[in-house]
Amino acid sequence: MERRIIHIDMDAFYAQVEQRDEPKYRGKPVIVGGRSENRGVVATASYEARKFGVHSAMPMRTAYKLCPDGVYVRPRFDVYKEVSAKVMDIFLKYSEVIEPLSLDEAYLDITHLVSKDRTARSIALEIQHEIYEAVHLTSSSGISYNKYLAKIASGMNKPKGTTVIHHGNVQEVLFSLKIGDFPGVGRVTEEKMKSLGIMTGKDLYEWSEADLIFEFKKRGTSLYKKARGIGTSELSVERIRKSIGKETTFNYDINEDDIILKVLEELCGKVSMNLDRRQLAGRVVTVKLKTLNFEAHSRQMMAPNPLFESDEIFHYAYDLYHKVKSPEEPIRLIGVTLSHLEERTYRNLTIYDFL
Ligand code: TTP
Ligand code: MG
Repeated sequence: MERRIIHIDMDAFYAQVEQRDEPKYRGKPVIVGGRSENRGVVATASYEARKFGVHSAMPMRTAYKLCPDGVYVRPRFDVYKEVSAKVMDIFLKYSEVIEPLSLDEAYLDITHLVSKDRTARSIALEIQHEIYEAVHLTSSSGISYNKYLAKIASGMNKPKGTTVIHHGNVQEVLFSLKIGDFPGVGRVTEEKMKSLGIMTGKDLYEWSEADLIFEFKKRGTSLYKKARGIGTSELSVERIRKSIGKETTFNYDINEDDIILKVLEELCGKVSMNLDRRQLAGRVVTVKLKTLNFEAHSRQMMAPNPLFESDEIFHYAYDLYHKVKSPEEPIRLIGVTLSHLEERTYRNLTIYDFL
């Protein structure tokens, strides 16, 4: 039987919480961000700040340039976590099958609730209303018959949106979607797609499965399906992720340590941000690389304390890279993963006091 999946995502989450708790921030461009040792990035920006071009993961100094009169605030993770727990409690009233993706978003399977008199859309509206009543924050929802379409839908009418993708409009929606907006198409894949002339879902649709496999290897089939609205509706209800990793595939073979290390440092920053969003820390760092002939090599080490700061992770990744990389052999891919994850304790949370 076809499933009904709702994806709910809070609007400008950290920034909206700050505006909720500080009336003088309301209506103003609010930028929430931090500094980890020597560099800081934007965690999120209010919709007012986004008009200036400020967005998540942008260096703070770029944000300052774009929006010098913005209100800059440090994240208060303890508050966001508390809000998140309340929101998740509301989800649990509707369904036991929930897959949280981060503090502010989750998938819910609500198939069992849908009837002739109660549409999936009306259930989504009820949930959004209940969230607002409980924590005074707005959210957006997407409803569809699989996960990735629900996620696309929730982003279509932000903020305060409720959007349904059904069999009647799915192809139209996917055709007009920018290629970078497909879930699972990261920056590197997006660049490669564009270099092949694939700018939109329509362009992707026109590629054969065989050609996509030729260009994108194992991911070809999934891209082919994504262009056609086919995806899984099975929620993964695992409570805590076992590892968090990021990797980059280069478009060419590369052997320059300084360039590779710069990419590795960026990947550490992304892993760190991902850990922040889930309020996790990890003790084992793994660096993996693949050589030209797709041979994989990896090395890992365990840190004495749980890590989550970008610079700390890079400190280990740097050593591991030099252990695993052979100087004369160029590589095609580099990745870094943190495993042995645990929830952050209050003790290591206090480091945010110094942000
Ligand atoms: P998102 O849901 O991606 O963004 P958002 O809720 O701020 O805005 P939108 O209305 O577009 O959904 O992320 C949720 C929170 O996670 C966000 O408020 C801050 C944090 N976050 C980071 O710390 N770094 C990041 O790169 C991203 C994308 C989010
Ligand atoms: Mg959000």
